[in-house]
Amino acid sequence: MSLSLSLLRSHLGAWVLSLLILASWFGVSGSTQKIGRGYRLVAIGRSPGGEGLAGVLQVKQSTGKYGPDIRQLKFFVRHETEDRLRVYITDDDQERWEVPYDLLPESESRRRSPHPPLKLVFTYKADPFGFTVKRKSDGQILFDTNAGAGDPYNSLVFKDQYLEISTRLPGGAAIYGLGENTQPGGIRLRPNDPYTLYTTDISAINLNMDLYGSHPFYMDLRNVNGEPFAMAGTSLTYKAIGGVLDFYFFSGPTPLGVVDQYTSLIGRPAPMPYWAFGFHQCRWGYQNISVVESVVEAYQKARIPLDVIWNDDDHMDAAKDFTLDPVNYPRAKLLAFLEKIHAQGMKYIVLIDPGIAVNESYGVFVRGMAADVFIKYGGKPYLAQVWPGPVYFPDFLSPSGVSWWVDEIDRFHELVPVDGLWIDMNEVSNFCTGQCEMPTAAHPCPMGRAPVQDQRVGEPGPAGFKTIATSATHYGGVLEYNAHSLYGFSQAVATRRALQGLQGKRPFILTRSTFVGSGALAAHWTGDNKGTWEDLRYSISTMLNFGIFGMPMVGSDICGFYPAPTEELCNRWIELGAFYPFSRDHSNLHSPRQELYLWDSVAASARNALGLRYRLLPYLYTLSYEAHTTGAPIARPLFFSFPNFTEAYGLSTQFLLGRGGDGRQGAVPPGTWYNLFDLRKAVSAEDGQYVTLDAPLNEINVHEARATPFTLVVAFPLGAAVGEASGGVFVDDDERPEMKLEDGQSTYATFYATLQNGTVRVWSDVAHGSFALQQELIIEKVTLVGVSGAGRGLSIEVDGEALSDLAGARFLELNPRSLMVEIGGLALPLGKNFSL
Ligand code: MIG
Repeated sequence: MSLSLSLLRSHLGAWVLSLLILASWFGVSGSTQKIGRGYRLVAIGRSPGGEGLAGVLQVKQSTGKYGPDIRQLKFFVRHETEDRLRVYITDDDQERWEVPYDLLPESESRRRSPHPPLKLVFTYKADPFGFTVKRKSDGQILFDTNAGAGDPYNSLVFKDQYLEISTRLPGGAAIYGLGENTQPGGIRLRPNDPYTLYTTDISAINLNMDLYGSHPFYMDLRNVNGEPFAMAGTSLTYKAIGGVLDFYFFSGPTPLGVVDQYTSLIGRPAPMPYWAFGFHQCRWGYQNISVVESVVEAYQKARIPLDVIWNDDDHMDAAKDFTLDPVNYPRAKLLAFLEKIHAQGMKYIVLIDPGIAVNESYGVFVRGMAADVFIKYGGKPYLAQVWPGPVYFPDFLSPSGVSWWVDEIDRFHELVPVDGLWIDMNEVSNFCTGQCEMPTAAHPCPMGRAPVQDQRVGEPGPAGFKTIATSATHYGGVLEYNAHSLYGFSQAVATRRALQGLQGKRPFILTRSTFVGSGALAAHWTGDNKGTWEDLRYSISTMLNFGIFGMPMVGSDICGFYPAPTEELCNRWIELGAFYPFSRDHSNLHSPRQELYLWDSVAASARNALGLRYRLLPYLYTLSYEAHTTGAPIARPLFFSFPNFTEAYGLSTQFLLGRGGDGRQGAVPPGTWYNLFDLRKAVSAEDGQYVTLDAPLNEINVHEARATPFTLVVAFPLGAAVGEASGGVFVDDDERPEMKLEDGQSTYATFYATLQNGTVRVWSDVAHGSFALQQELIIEKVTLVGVSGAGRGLSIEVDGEALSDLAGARFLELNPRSLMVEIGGLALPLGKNFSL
């Protein structure tokens, strides 16, 4: 079994496509429209630094469509690490705009020179020029731009405003990624669907449309049972409206390997404070501070856990960032409220929008003008329209823009000690198109001059629709046309810098617009969804995609943003949403209230599901440590753990938290799956199968995270004679900026268990135990499930010394051959090795 598994694993192909900034269209299709006639290689050799290849290409024949072809191109190919290959192609003559890499966090591997053995091989054909990237270990061709037999041209097209390249895919390719997109068909990309990437404020209820974020990254999963070498005429075509071609290929071979390699380039997922894994309540339309107070009280009264309470823009004075409404959110009252909830360990977050009101009596605006921080149009600040009316947009690519923003957040924090910030509307969203007009008496709120249809799906269309005009300019003369999709990302960079400076705490930022690398800065929610069963389902695909994009702290508005969920839907949504990495109930101004305590049945489901979430918090937090150190998603598609279970390749209604499971009716991957609500309920499958599980509403006690001791659950396959299990827990002072293993600051305990000859052995191996000892963290209970029912002796040692005072153990029968053993009343220090 383990042999065949590793064989299958070695056949998993996976790679990533390019970091590219501009609008891009991807399509998986059987045929490609020919725009250009390809290039021929005219020179190639070792690159000047000697670390790779460099070459020159000439266009074979220029065509007129979308402008003339660029005559001569240069390219380089470089092994950047053992498992990463970069292929870069640009104009030989003229500098072209490209991603400002200094915005990405200094990555661990960026400057590391590769050591053999290199895992990827680059080969090329001279005329027409085409290349392949092959994985050495198994000969899989991961990328192939050469034309198929009988096709006179290959796909490389390079014009000023149109770039295109295709790769052939194996028949039945399973590829994932390319977002942000609401994918009704689930996580697996579908032939002939366009995947347009251009950050846009259209709500997530729009299917197969380009949404708030841009992630030109995909993962390719192959299984030997497929036809890995048969190119069945399917291709993936990549089209861009500018920039350069800059591809990074990652060798995998496992999905976890790919996200590890990808996030080592783009930045590891940001460390999240422990409290961020608690439950969050938000709403647009908490009209005054008393309403907010009453929500917190009602949660407490209903015994539903709540760690974070949010304000949308309601606290603001006339929708102006960094201000307080003097009537509805008077500062003294707000501060008193914050003091009270902070004393209970709760947190408070508010929204900010990028648009700064054009208003001479507004300090934020006045200081911004003085520091010259706004995006320009014809030499003057670019005028747009958002909630406050006329606004200018700060340029976060400008150094003075960043320092002004940092200073404004500093000032705001003096005014209101918020615990995190929510950056919305940063695609960036504009209520008008083109250059807006100043309001006049006749037109108090002009809505733009150039109404255009949004026709971006699948083909180049108007790119300035309800955002900044593409001809506006950023710092250094950079065109909005080029930098468009970076807006929310650059705002998150600046916002993180600001929060990092505050009180030396780990920042929490929630951002709507994202780009490659945003996961190293912020969390994400999936935007404006609808309270429907479909949207409940779609939320799983988007969440799983963001895990693959290196942004694992993600969730959807629980119970839907609008219009009004039914009671049944809200029940089911909290039962799902309690297991989103980021778990928040949020609703629209125009919808009725939907806090979880408003329906008795929803409150019961919330106590139940969130109760389990809170018991799992140490596990979720440990997963976030894994994410931060290896890029591993917190919520994962099943194929991450079961790559040979091909049934699960498209599965988008179930997911795993780490290696563990969550599901209702669905596929059971091979093995025993214990119900976490009641460990006595388990399902087993030899080869993987579909089953129907009961989904009643259980009652479960709500536990405060960390206030209660740990329970260690060790699960073996039901009825097995031999078994192995392992797991771990990471604990630290969860608000310090760094999240790493360090003496006195954090502890990692790994747990191992074996079952053999009727004997179960469980032991821990503790790294940097002093922190856990200092904090007096205790394992109070060890639960063994799936053990055989023979002898019933028990002995426990801590650091080699026998524990004499053993609490009684409970032996519960699971089935004639299996027991559950609960050993309670323990006080095993988490910071010390024990063996049982
Ligand atoms: O134009 O701040 O997606 O979560 O409640 C709407 C109000 C602006 C959009 C966000 C939504 C938020 C809302 N915002």
